[in-house]
Amino acid sequence: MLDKLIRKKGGEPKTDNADRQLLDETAIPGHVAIIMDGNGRWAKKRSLPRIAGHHEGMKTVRKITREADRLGIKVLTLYAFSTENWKRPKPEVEFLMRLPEEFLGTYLPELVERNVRVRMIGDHEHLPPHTRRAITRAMDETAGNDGLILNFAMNYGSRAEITEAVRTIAKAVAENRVKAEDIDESMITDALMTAELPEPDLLIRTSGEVRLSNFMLWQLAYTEFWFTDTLWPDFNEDRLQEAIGVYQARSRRYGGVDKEDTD
Ligand code: V07
Repeated sequence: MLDKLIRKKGGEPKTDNADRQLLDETAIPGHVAIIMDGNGRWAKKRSLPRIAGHHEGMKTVRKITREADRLGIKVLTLYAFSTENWKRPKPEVEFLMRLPEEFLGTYLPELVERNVRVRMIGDHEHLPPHTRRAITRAMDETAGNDGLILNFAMNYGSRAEITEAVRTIAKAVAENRVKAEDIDESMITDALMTAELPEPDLLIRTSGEVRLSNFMLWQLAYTEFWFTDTLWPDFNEDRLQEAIGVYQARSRRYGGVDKEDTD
């Protein structure tokens, strides 16, 4: 059993080891989804413009992608831009729409080298062409990779996703390819943009907000949630391990009884 336990390795020497986790490497969540909140607040605390927080948050994306890969997570979904985010001031939106290019310009070679596959969920047709091009190129260049799936939710909204799925199925009914009484949960699951992905095992939201904000409403039905006050730019390997540690402790507590019948 002890050899099944792994300890975080590498990094600078720490004065305090309390945040280091013993994780059960046989029970790493397959799919971790993260709402990366608190970038603006991180900047404000330092009297910096909000965009400085977004830029710092991008570096955390790289750090957490590497750690997720190292831990053996199979799918990492990151909520990068919601359909609501268009309401922000135009210069901020324009800055955000440059981040995929900057991120991929810097890190795509590393992702390719690490066998990471880049994917995206969300409405890509209404992204600026330069943003779309960068993401499409990254998806194409990593299409043959079979390691970690790095799935960006970009211009994503869960209700819009479900609405689109309903439309697809309604069309199939109208064209007599499907009978209304044959519509079941799996048909809806298969009509969502996450059709090829497993459901998230663990949802993390940073920055103290305790809401789903229209993120993966269907897919999160059985997911464990973990919330932290840590702002996204301050999120790190130790916090990810802490989240996974909590996830594992909860799984152990179920102790073989049905997850949905623990009372
Ligand atoms: C964004 C940095 C992370 C915190 C959240 C807001 C700001 C990485 C990407 C990205 C997206 C697609 C892709 C490659 C990278 C990104 C946006 C914002 C819009 F293929 N970080 N990041 N996209 N932030």
